[in-house]
Amino acid sequence: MTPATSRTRSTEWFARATEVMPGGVNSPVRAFGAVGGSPPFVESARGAHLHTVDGDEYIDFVASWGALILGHAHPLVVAALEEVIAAGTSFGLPTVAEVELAELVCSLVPSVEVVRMVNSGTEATASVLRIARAATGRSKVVKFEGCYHGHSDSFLVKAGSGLATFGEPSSPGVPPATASDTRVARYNDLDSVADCLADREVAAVVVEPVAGNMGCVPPDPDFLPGLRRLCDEHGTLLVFDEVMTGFRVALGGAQARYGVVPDLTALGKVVAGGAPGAAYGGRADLMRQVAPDGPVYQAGTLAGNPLVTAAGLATLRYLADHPDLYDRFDVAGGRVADHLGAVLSRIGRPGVVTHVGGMFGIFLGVEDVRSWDDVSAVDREWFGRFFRAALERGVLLPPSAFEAWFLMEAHLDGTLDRALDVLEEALEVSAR
Ligand code: KE4
Repeated sequence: MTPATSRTRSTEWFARATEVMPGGVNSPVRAFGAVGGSPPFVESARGAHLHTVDGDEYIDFVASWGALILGHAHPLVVAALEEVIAAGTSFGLPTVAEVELAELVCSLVPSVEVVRMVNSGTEATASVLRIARAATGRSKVVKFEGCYHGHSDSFLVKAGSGLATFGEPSSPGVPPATASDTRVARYNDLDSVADCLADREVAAVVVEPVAGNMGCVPPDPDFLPGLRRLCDEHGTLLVFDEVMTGFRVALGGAQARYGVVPDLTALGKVVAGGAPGAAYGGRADLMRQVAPDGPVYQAGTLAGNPLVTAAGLATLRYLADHPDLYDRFDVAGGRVADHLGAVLSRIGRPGVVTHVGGMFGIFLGVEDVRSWDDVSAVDREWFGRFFRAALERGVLLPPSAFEAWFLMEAHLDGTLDRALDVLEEALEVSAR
């Protein structure tokens, strides 16, 4: 691995960016606020590697926050985009590819009988919440502390991802009346959910079936089945936010991996193959409530545009043709956990490495992670030192202790082994 440069050009561009953009970025976590220093500016990427304006190369575990499951600039995705881009990028009228992608999503995701494309995970989760409220006539929603479902008002209460990163789990600007409709339970704690549902005023429980926005926190074996049971007992709909886990932890997502079928599902990231798209779907009786079939309104100028359908189809078709990739991710995730776990033991410092399929995470300074209560105690300073030590050695981790890391197929060509050597050294030098 060639050591990184001083990132002079990136620093200059970041200074210009902060003049005209909030924090110099188009999404907060990219600003490196939690890990120090200024972010590298990417010039290009291919496979598992990013190339920066400073001439640095990094092995990338951000993977566009999970969207790029195959790797950057995958030849099939690039070819699909090149093919469609010359024919026009958006028409505002139906296209064949939208039908083909919808049919493929419905065939792959167990709970999805009818699906609608949207432009972001935020839109997907906001839309399924609106359906749930319309279908049940109830206004309350249950989310879990440390989970993140995008930036719509109802979900910016004790949220994960960037809010947890910057210590602002709830956002100003969300009206108290809106926030009061959101009840927050503890992940992996069914009793806290039962308490929230007792008055039968809750329209939906919205959950990341594998929490990925407080680091990677897997569900206890009884958690998801317990949510299904509690929702059925209380007339509440179960919503899986699979924006991150969809097509990542299994071809059919977490619902296929754990065998629990939600009523509605939000999808994102992988479904659009790295193009700006997402989707939501579920039971036909619920999805037929959506306009123009039904009265629940949701719309989008660029929803299902040719770039998204081309990249999404190329990616999902490849995954469907190569289901063995999920076994390879499970094996590789286990190797990461074993390798880094052994390093932590050897240096005699507490830490936990978790993994589910192609997503994983490290929690430094704690012994166990089952909920935000555990995760919030991680050693953030140590993570910052670890992150910087890895970056200086050519490995880019998600710049927050509260984000999952992501494998790409491109890591599996031996690149992961080189990255593990770097991460081992970074763990050792950062531990004090
Ligand atoms: P977007 O609106 O960012 O496309 O999706 C929101 C969202 C919804 N649900 C889950 C489970 C998610 O993980 C996300 C977005 N994930 C973050 C990373 N933790 C996106 C990165 C960012 O905010 O820049």
